[in-house]
Amino acid sequence: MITLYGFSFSPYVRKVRLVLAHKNIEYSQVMAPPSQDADFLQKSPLGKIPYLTDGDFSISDSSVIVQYLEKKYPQMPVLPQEPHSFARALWLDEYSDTKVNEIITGIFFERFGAPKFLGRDPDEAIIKSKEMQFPVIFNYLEQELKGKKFLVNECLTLADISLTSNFANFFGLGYTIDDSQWPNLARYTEKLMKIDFIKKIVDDEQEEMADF
Ligand SMILES: N[C@@H](CCC(=O)N[C@@H](CS)C(=O)NCC(=O)O)C(=O)O
Repeated sequence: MITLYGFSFSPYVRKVRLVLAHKNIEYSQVMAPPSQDADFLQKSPLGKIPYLTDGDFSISDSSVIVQYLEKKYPQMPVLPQEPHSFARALWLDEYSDTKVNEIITGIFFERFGAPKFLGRDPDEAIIKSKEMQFPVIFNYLEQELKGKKFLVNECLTLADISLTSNFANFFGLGYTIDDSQWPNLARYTEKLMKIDFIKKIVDDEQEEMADF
């Protein structure tokens, strides 16, 4: 039986949940925060979420977990076989985990995490400086999406799932994408957020996290 550890608002945890849902894999979730406790570090040596257990086996890092799931549960693949497409899917996953995450989830953390975990008000200067970087990621993604339905090939891959996971926080914060400047990105993100299994995970989170 699979158990996923980590609270749902983390884009990395959400990424794994989206892949589990897409592949229709049963699992349970423990709403664990990151920790430096010895027990936690045994399963997740960097003290980060998510980590996942599958019977006696445990593994951390969202991208590594997804690749494990892809090997063990090959139905509904999220990584293409063809080498260039495979590499592109991994690259765009990396771009989401780093640049996109640093900007969008950085703001999300200031708004929600700082008051909850650090006991301080959001730092509006940090938020403003991150908002000013939206065009950097929007321009790149707009160009990557030119003439395409999804980021890699014509079907959903880890690239789209990782990006959606961050954009769920972007839309959750009340931001929108100006479709006169970034028409491809605006259309693409709107369509992704309406895909049934994605919408369900994002909607369910509100309830799951209500008492967190
Ligand atoms: N590369 C890791 C990043 C995971 C990560 O940074 N998780 C955050 C929560 S969103 C965390 O646990 N932060 C605690 C820390 O950095 O100590 C992954 O893809 O799983």
